[in-house]
This record gives sequence, C-alpha cells and structure tokens, in this order.
Amino acid sequence: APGKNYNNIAAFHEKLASSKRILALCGAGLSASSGLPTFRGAGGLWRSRNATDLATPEAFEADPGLVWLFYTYRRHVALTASPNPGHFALATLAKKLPEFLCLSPNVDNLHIRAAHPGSQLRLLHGSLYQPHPLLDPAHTLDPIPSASLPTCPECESLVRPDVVWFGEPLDEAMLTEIDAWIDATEVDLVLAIGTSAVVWPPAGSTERARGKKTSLVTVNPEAEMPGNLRRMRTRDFAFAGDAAVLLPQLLE
Ligand code: BJW
Repeated sequence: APGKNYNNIAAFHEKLASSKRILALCGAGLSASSGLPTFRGAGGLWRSRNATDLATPEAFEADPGLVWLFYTYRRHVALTASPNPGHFALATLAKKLPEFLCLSPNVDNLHIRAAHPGSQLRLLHGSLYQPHPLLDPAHTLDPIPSASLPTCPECESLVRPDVVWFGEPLDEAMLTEIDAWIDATEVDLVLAIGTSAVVWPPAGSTERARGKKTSLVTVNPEAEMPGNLRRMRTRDFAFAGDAAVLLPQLLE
C-alpha cells in the first residue's frame, strides 16, 4: 500500500537529494506532450489501425508499403515536434548526476535533441531515422515508386526501419550492460515516466532495479489507477499528470 506521502513533492525531493543511483524508464507518454501519439489508449490508432499491430514483422511482411507509410508519417510528426520540458529536465538531471541512467524505448530522437548525454541514455527500441540493413553509400537504392520498395543490395531483403518490433530481440550487449549497471550497487530511485510498463524487457529493468531501499516513482496521468496503488510500497511515489509539467517540478 502507498505511504501517506506518496504524492508529496517535498517528500520526493528529499528522496531525490539523497539518491546517487537513479534509473529511469521512459515511455511514449513522455513524448505525448510533444504531440506524438502513444501506442495504447487514446491516439493509438493510425488510419484506423492499431499502432501496436503495425509495429510487427508480420505487418511488414503482409503489407510493407503500409508499414513504410506508417513510419514515414511517424518521422514527419517527430521531426515537426520538439522535446518538451520533461525531456530537458531528464537531460539536466543526467548532467548533474553521473549515475543516472535513462532507458527509453522511444524512437523519436527527442532525448537526443534535448541534449541528453549519450553515455547516460539507452535507446532500447532503436531509431526512426536509421534504415536497416545499413545502406552503404556506395550502393544505390532502388527507387520508391508506388509499387516497389527498397531492398538491401547485399541480401535482397526489403529495407525496413531499424527498430525493434514485437517478437524481435533487443540488442543483447545493451541488455547485458544495463543489467550489470543495475546489479552493480542498489539503485536508490526508479522513475517510470509515461509508460504503461507492459512491454518486456523494458518493464523488467524497472523490476530488476527495485531493491530493498529503492523508491519507485510513477509519473503518468493514470498514476493513481487502483492497480498501480495496490502494487505500491510505502516508500514509492505516484504523481498523476503530464510528464512535461511534472518532471521539471520533480527534478528541479
Ligand atoms: C502520459 C502522458 C503524459 C499519456 N505524461 N504519461 C507475455 C508476457 C511478457 C512478454 C511477452 C508476452 N508476450 C509477448 C511478449 C514479449 C513482447 C511483449 O512485451 N509484449 C507485451 C505487449 C505483452 N516483447 C517483445 O516482443 C520484445 N522483444 C522480446 O521480448 O524479444 C525476445 C526475443 C529474444 C530472442 C529472440 C527473439 C525474441 C520487443 C518489444 C518491442 C516493442 N516495440 C514497440 C515498437 C517500437 C518501434 C516503434 O516505435 O514503432 O515499442 S511496440 C510499442 O510499445 C513501442 C513502445 O516502446 C512500447 C511500450 O509502450 P509505452 O512506451 O509504454 O507506451 P504506451 O502507449 O503503452 O503507454 C503510454 C503511457 O503514457 C500510458 O500509461 C499513458 O497513461 C501515459 N501517458 N500521456 C505522462 N502527457
């Protein structure tokens, strides 16, 4: 059950001030305030299709053109968006605290555009801006008329975005390194920001980092949902609202 100070900013500031090792897991909700749709809940539809259904190898196999359009749309929306005060607050915390590690499955590049130090950021699900397989500039790409999409000159498979789709493995070395970081010394604070925390392995990292003295802090408009409150321990925090508004207050 939550303690009586579970949504008290002053109590959180006290915990933050004494925290040396902090792990954050961000989610699509962090970028929601920048105008980027989330995957689940309102805004999870693109042209009447579920965003989570399109982010699969099966969808790419069945209709590569549709999936290309979806990612072209996503790149466009991400490029016209800007990092919000939540991204900047996390970047500022990273510069102040060398042992702050931020895990983000967001592929929109907004952490990088907020100048979050790369050594304190792990992009779990890749990037919207990276083609895969990597294209050697020496090779020419197939043109993209309506009927044909680019393929790899080496292996002839369709070029696809270098993001991790459902059922695909995350970078093994990255996961090993994140686990080692978590296991090295107990993490004081785990921030779960704008994430439904249902997708593994990202959700597993927050669980793994929850030691005996660790406080888990949820920042989400749905932070006070009964299920979340039930799972809370007395030293945990839950702040209900917009990450772009709350993070600058919480991390100041
Ligand atoms: C705000 C806000 C505001 C709104 N402020 N908050 C059963 C059990 C356990 C695991 C599995 C299982 N069945 C299958 C799996 C594995 C699967 C999985 O986890 N599935 C679950 C859905 C059950 N995982 C995988 O497949 C992963 N790979 C893997 O496990 O590989 C194993 C393997 C090993 C060896 C060989 C082969 C395989 C890969 C997962 C990849 C997910 N990819 C996507 C797409 C990435 C590319 C792209 O962006 O297009 O990642 S799917 C999508 O979901 C995206 C997100 O990163 C991810 C997580 O979503 P997130 O970030 O939590 O967002 P939402 O939309 O869910 O939530 C938004 C939240 O924000 C909400 O809570 C709002 O309330 C809140 N919010 N506005 C703050 N202003």
